[in-house]
Amino acid sequence: MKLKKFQVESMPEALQQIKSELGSEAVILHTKEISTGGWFGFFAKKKLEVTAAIDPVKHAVATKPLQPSLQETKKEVEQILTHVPQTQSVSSATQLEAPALIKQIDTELNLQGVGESIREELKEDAFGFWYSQEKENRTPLAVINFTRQWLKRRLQQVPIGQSSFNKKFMIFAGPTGVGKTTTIAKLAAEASIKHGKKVAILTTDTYRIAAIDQLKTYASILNVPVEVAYSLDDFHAAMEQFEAYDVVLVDTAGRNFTHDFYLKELQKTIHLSEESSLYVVLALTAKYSDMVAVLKQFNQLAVHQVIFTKKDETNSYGALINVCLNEGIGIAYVTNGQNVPDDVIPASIDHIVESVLEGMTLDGSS
Ligand SMILES: Nc1nc2c(ncn2[C@@H]2O[C@H](COP(=O)(O)OP(=O)(O)OP(=O)(O)O)[C@@H](O)[C@H]2O)c(=O)[nH]1
Ligand SMILES: [Mg+2]
Repeated sequence: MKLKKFQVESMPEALQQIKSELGSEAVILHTKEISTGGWFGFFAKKKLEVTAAIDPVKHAVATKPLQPSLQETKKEVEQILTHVPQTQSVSSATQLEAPALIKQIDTELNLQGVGESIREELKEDAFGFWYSQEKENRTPLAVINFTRQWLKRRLQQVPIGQSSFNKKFMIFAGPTGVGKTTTIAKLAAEASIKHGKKVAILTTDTYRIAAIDQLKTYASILNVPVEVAYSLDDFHAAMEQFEAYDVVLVDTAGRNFTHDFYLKELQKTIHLSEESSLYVVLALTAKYSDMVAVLKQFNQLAVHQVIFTKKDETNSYGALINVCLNEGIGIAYVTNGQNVPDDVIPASIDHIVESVLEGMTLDGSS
């Protein structure tokens, strides 16, 4: 029996090295996570140590060449990752369970609309995780929990969570009909009732006649003042008028923000300052590519966070994760219905991850 240890970054890398050094008949005996390098224990890097073996007698009669071409190795690694058990080499029955399960989780996340690059990274790490576990710990539940923790850890990169209402002007902008005005009404109630703030509402949406009436109706129920700004001068006047208020929620007209023109138009009607935070409101029912197009335009301005609406109208929540991890923008609130003021949830990492994993049909109990 010829034994060899490999220190690698990931399991696919190990499989590639084992294949090229020991050949296709090699078997993996042991995998563990190790720390390498570093300085008195600091800055050490986590690696995988994979022990593989080959029986030289069996090996000698193997029909496959010892050194498969790069093309061949790549194909095999890809097949293992995508759960097509091409050969029994470099894999015992247990080792093939991992790709199947990881592929299943990947399929579920894909159905949720979680982006490909995120899923690819997760898949590779999940693979490494699987092989770093003792055999008895390699269960579906362990992989699901790994997925859950992996997503939660990643989401810590961006600010997720409700406003503390410490910026005076909260400006809400976004595509038509996503629920900006309704969300403002919900948050006006939240700021005044839950946080005890003195709240006012300002709208620059003068395009739709009904828009002002809609806001005035909400405002009168909540007993907060409303002002209409037809121009930037009006906006400045309202800023003075609301000097004594803690929070001013600013509504804007829904526009096709995939066009630069409308963003320029928006900038002519609102005043962004140190005292303000800009929220882009997006509906979870929209196509993700369209959301990205809108957010790309808004890159020109300092977007504080996104607010996602209409969670109740869809079953796929991948955009919640994609916006955070791919666009690098956090989420403040998620709304889940038309009822004012109840249907709004402060965003949280737990809520996002559980929403995405909730629908998974994997049996995590075994
Ligand atoms: N199902 C559901 N409907 C919502 C939600 N939020 C808002 N709506 C509905 O979406 C519709 C449009 O809401 P508005 O608040 O007027 O949307 P808007 O973004 O202000 O629209 P414009 O100002 O025209 O761009 C209304 O019928 C709302 O009741 C939500 O979370 N879930
Ligand atoms: Mg509106």
